[in-house]
Amino acid sequence: MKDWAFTTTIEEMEAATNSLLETAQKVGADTWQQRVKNQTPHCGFGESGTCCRICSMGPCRITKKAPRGICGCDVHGIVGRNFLRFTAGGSATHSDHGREIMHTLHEAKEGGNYQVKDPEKLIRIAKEWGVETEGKDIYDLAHEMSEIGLLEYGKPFGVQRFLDRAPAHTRELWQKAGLEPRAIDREVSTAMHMTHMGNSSLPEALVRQALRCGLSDGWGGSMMGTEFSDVMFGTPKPIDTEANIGVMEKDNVNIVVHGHDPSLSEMIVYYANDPEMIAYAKEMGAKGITVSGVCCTSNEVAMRHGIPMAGNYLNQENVVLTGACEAIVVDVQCIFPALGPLSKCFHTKFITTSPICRMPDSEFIQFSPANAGDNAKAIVKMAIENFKNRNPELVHIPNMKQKARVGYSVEAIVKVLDGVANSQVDEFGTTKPLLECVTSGVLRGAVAMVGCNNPKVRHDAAHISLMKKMLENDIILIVSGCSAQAAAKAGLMDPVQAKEYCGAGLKRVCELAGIPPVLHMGSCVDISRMMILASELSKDSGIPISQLPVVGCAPEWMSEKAVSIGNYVVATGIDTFLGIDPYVKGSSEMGEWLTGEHGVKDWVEANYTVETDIEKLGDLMIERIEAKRAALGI
Ligand code: BF8
Ligand code: SF4
Repeated sequence: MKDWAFTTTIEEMEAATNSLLETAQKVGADTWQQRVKNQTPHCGFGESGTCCRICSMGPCRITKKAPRGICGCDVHGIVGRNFLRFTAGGSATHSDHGREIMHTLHEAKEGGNYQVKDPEKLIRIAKEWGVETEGKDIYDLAHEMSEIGLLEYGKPFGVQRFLDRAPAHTRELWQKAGLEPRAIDREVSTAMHMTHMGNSSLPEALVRQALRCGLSDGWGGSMMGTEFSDVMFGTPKPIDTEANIGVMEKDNVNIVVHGHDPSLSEMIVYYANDPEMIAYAKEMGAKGITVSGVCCTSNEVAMRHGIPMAGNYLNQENVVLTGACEAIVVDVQCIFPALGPLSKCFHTKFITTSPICRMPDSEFIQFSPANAGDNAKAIVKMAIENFKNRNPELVHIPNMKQKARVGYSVEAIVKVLDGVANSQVDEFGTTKPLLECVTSGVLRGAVAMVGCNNPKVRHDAAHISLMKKMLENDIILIVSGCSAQAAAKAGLMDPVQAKEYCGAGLKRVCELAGIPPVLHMGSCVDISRMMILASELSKDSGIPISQLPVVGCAPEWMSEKAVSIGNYVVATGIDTFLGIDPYVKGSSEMGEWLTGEHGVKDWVEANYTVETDIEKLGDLMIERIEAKRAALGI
């Protein structure tokens, strides 16, 4: 057994949260911990996916006595339709984020609020898309690319452009199974159409569309969100930062950014660093300004600017409960409506900024590319002026933080691993060094650990215990979203300490490359980066993605987005392990389609495993990785 002494344990994090819950009690604030109790037990029909309310003859609930809905739909059709609708919700959400990024790119201009920070990447993608780049002004090219990208959402013919990045074998599988996503919006619309009353109730058809709709997210909307965020804000490179609630600073004005779209947080970060604003904060009695983050917006600005991460999804109330949060500024997705009433118990300003995410008890300051600079400045100013309204008796920031090295885009991973495994200089720019580590057995494989928190699982416990288990077994982790933040908070991204927890092989790779054993690849839209990495590994090795010793895992997932992700990860050929059931346990046929040997596996050579016992889930992942190694004879 390894000595995990340097990590922050779940018990320590819980003790910190409990101390904040005492403040909650003092001010009479409601918290998710209480609301979970109020909502338990959950409805059994909802949990098993066997309730249908897609027409007003229902709701219909399937039981032994009532095996069909009023229209005659059986349980498999009901569960299948619910699964597809869940996917469509997630795919629409990620993809609309990508669309916003494309619109922002359209407004980018020299000296403007938004600029092209990575012109090489823009030119690289333009060439991929067959767009003439020679002699073109970079902003003209950006606008042209934005228009072409936006057409991917609604073009009447053809499939997604980025599919060309997949290995030939994967493309063939997709083509054969009818999974190639057409226009992004069309796949969401088709999903909604198919699940309208009186349309599909055949699990095979519903599952097929769920995969295609997921692929339109991962290889369409999300991939555009990621790639063009890099174009505008810079492609992430390794950078040092800190994580956990202790990154908030008692004597500073604390601004917390929360949500997903980096367009907002980039501007807030910019103005919080403005000397004029810092001087103003000092005038108002603070020592300075600290911006920290929650959820994926936090991942975005951590990866590009080293902005510290205050916490993940189930920490969002904690930042307000410190009594030291002058403003929590949110854009879209994963934002608790609870932040409205909660902020009212403190001096905290709860600021919403997107017409997509309007909430009671918030101040709405609408962001657009044209006004972003002025609005960000106004928000920072508002936070500064709010500093004096703190109630000092309520201020308590648990002293808990860890160092983290983040920023591992595919470009960065390829670069840092280049010196490892004695690779030749001419191999620069390929994944061959990483492959050599895997084939030689120095690394046994890789797990892409992603996804949320969910109160059905002890907060962060599944993420962290599974990660520790993988590290001990020489399995490298690539992580994103709230899983990444769980790792950072625990100390598993500390480039100095974390390698001590690894098996000998992984430890050596970390030492040679100067990396932590858990690589932060970004936010949830950045899971598209993982798809590119898997594709490159497959192309460089000639091994189909499904045969690589790589698996995906979302042990604490909760959102519709996560199901959309799961579908495109599986459809890309990566076996995916879930710690929470996606509301399908009510249908044996749906279970067979998603997790069986002859369901989606026949189409894409990969499937799901659902196991709520986290210890077992970890064993199953290791078994799968070892089985893939054995099949390859490595
Ligand atoms: O997109 S991991 S709780 S923050 S949904 Fe949300 Fe889940 Fe966190 Fe980011 Ni992803
Ligand atoms: Fe009931 Fe069928 Fe209507 Fe669903 S679509 S609510 S199963 S009648």
